[in-house]
Amino acid sequence: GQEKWPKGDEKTWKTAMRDITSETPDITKSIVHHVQTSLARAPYNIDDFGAYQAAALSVRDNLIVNWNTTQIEYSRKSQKRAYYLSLEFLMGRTLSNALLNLGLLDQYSSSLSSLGFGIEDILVQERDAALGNGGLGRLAACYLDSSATQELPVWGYGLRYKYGIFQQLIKADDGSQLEAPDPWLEHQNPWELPRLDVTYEVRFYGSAQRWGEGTGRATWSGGQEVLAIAYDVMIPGYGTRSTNNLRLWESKPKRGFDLQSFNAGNYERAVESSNSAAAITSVLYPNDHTSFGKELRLKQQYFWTAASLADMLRRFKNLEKPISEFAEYNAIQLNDTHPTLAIVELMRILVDEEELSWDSAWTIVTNTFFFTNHTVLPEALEKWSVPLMEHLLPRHMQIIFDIVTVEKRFPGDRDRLARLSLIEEGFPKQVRMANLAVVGSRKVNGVAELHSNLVQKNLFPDFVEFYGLSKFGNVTNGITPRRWLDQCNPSLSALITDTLKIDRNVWLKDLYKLKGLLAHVDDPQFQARWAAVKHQNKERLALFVERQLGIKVDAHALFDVQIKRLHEYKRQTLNILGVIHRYLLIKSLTPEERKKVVKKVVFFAGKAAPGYYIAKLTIRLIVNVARVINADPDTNQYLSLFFLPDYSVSVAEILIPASDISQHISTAGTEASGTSNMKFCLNGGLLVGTVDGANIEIAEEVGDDNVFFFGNLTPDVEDLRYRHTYHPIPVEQKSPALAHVLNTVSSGIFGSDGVYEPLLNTIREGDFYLLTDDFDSYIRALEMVDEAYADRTEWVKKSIRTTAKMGKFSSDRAIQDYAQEYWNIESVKF
Ligand code: KOT
Repeated sequence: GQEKWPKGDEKTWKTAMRDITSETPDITKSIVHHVQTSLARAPYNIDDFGAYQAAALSVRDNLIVNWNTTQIEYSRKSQKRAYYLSLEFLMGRTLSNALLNLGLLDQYSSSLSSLGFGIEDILVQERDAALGNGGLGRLAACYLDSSATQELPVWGYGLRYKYGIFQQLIKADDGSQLEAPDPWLEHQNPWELPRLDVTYEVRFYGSAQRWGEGTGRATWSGGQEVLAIAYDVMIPGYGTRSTNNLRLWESKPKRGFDLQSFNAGNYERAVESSNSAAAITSVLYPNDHTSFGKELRLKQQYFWTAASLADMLRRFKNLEKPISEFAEYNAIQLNDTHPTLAIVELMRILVDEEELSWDSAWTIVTNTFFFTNHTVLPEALEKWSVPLMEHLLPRHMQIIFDIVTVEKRFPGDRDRLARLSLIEEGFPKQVRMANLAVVGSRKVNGVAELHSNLVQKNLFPDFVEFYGLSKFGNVTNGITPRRWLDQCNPSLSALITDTLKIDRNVWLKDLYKLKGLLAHVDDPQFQARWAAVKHQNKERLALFVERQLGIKVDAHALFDVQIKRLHEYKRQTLNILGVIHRYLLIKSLTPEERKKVVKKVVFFAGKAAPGYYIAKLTIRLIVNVARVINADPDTNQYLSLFFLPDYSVSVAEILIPASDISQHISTAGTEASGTSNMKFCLNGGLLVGTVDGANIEIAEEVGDDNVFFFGNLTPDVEDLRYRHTYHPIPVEQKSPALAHVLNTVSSGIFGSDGVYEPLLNTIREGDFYLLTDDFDSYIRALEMVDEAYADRTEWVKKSIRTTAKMGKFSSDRAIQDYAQEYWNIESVKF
């Protein structure tokens, strides 16, 4: 039966079901089978969500087979493996990605269509897996995709949060952000395999008794034990059967938990301790770039690193190799300092349990770990209070003190030792996790050239002197072109394949092949097709906005996008003040003059940490400026503005292909890399940006003339800040244009009662992020965008050239760097 089977129409379905014959495609049968068995529903009683579930279960069957084969192969080959420890994996949706990677998209699409469903309607039924805050978590997800694609034996380890990043709501009355929980596991999750048999006990609190004079050994006992249960998420590679594993831990009370309290008749206390065990993996911390020092967060970190290491050790023991060879078989990448306790935990296992000497244990540890730093912002650098650590992890605190003692064996002046120190003096004393991560790792890297230099020069200069430069490196971030081009922009992918005349499988695995597009830059027909694809993606976004916000959007206008976490250093404030400047300018023109203005639609999206007052105020300003601007009949055909609520991976997949320009405008030296900048350029959008992070390397690749740079440079930032403090110049003098905008906001046209004064005062006083220094050159950059956009043919050429030169930014290249220069692992082919 190839005719459509309309959903909900029982009679048609019943006839159709009789039509299932040996001719019916296996995929169709498999979907129907899952409807009837796994979901226990009648096929004619299935809605889009049910069809999604059945299709997902059917795809999952394929993944499980590949996953099993891969894992058996890994065990059989006994090669060195790498582990990516990350507290965040921002996966987004899985079905479309799995179908692409398995090469089954067309087949499922036609099977679903024969069952009366459109694939597009089915794919959007899936909820995002949003176990991350932003760039750091999404990077981890791209790296898993690239590792599997290159058949590298890499596993991810993380936590199975019951609640992912909060859902963002915008309050109707005042435009401010509200947070709601994200119960993403409400419906069963077809992409994970519960491994109820893979469990480990993780201890907290208790006491540590030293023994074995001079060996550094101790016994840790008492306290509370919590159970870690494994959930495996299958990670298919693109165009290969290779399917890797992301193991996420869930916390659970131990069976017969706190029997003592039970027996003592203290039922309430026993239940309390079971609640506290379950609480460990209950929620993802929604703070980006801030370390709060909360006990529950430290519990998460230890719970996760202890379970992961126990799991690695068990796997290693199956190889029956001497423990001294641990580092020859295992490389562990630390995604920022969050998993730094793994260094201490491996020391504990090797010294206390394996009874190795301190020095041999330390040699193994410092050959196993690799540390990636993702930010130089001081507020993000993790510190844990010594009393808290002593209380929660008494044995680990001893080991950290012992590492300090050993480090002191090396000569050096006292001042430098203090700076090298893992312990910061003060009340209370604090453990500096970044310093511990540097000391305990084989190599330390930043995530873009500029950032890696700042890591060496500003963050760890004493360590560079101490260990030499060879311990420090750079791996510029990358993004997976599967999700961030083929999946989110199928029309562009098809046009590229058609133009390059090579198989999609080839260029999606070797992104440098895109430079073949350069040969067609001057072909007017190709230019027209390229422009048509961009326009189609803008229409798609316009439709999305209309459905979400009920406002029509002109897809012929220039689309200008800034989407990222709200943070002062990312300077969304600079952007919104620029929008107000443009609004006031258009407003001051005569109707005749206005006709010459480049029409523009500005999009913002992003979440603010729930406790970040200034970031939340910025959202409020954007939303209220949008309300005024969009309602102004004098200007709204020339300029409109949208804040799209609840930014997510899935929303990014609609916004990114639709941008003409995107903004990456952090204060120079503050954005370590950025990865959405790469995504926009890969999709033929141009950048407005500061000379910061990966913007610099993007410009190196695509050429300065294809990027709109502005603003002060990193080496000048320190001096400018000094002058703000000691020789302040009023905004009126520095930038009359900016002063006018600030005064307009103060005047109350976007909300009175001085609501925005605290935000405006961050600029008028101190201006740590240098908005007053960069505003005029920012406005000039936007004027240059207008001029360039006016010559549409030249613009399309820039767009093509940009995409063509993005080869370097594939996460396949980044993972190759890690695999070769750091982990020393090889592909497992089968
Ligand atoms: C820091 C602390 C907690 C949670 C997240 C962070 C964090 C995130 N630090 N840096 N990042 C971003 O990481 C991305 C991937 O490397 C970078 O592209 C981006 O510039 C960082 O801001």
